[in-house]
Amino acid sequence: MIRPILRVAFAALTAAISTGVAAQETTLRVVSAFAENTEYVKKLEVLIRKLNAEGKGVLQLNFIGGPKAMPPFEVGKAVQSGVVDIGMATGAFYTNIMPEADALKLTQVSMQEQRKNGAVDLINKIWNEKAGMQYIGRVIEYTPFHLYLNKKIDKPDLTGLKIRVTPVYRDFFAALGATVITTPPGEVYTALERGVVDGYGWPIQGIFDANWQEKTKYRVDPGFYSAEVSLVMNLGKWKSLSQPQRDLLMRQMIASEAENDSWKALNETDTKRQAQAGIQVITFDAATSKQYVDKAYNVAWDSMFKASPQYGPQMRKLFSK
Ligand code: 173
Repeated sequence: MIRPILRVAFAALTAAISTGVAAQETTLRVVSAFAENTEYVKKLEVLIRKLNAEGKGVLQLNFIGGPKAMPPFEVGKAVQSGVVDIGMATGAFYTNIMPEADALKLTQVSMQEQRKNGAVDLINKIWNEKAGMQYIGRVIEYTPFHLYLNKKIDKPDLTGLKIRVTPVYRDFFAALGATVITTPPGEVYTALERGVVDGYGWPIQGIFDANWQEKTKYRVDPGFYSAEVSLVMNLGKWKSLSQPQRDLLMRQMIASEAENDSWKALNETDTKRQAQAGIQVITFDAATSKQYVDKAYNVAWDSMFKASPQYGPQMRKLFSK
């Protein structure tokens, strides 16, 4: 039994806490490094809609826009400095902050597993310490990257070819002999059209969003790595959120991750669409295919270990099957 006087004091205290929280609805500004019509932004919009419906009086997300609002390679810096609160980006787009960002493409276990096995804790340790960011969660899973070409190859040798890359593909394609040219997604179409590049790296899904199928003759199979697009948040802003605000954000993010299986169907649809668009598939024999994928991982982990002797090995252990 709580004595009456204490009960009154307790009631006053809880009322103060709850009005304190209720009086502080926080709105977070969100930008995307990917264009508004991409599947990534569609997923983000679903998350925002659900969060905003549930979060009245607590937390709201305000989507500012995509690459028209902010150049993709600047989203990381904008989150780090607090110009925006949340960025949807891929790690390759903010290696200008820390090399570790690009390691998320090397995960071979699901987000559910990463949340259990300590991978997400490690990511947050690194992202907090080196980037001033909190890692919120992942928008895409189960989706490999591929090499798309306009010149035919019969073995994994890109000597003499100019290939559009981001840090995702840079070391791998360079190791295969390519001349690599870094561009944001928004410059790929023109680079293909003008013949500035003979090919590009991109996930299996999404080449139709900016009509690249019009300028693409071949796709090389197999794919490699796991395309990564995630929400990252300014660390100071994250720390300033109340527990109910954080819980809401994380509950919605984890609910969204639980739907990441839907990428498998989207990938199948786009694979069929590519065939319908006349894109031919270049394949290698089984042994060569295995060497190709092994090389992709080995080259990437080698350079990650060099760039981050401290965290490279720890990430490999928790990210690998
Ligand atoms: O721009 C890119 O090719 C890239 O790095 C990327 C990363 C994740 C998803 C889509 C593209």
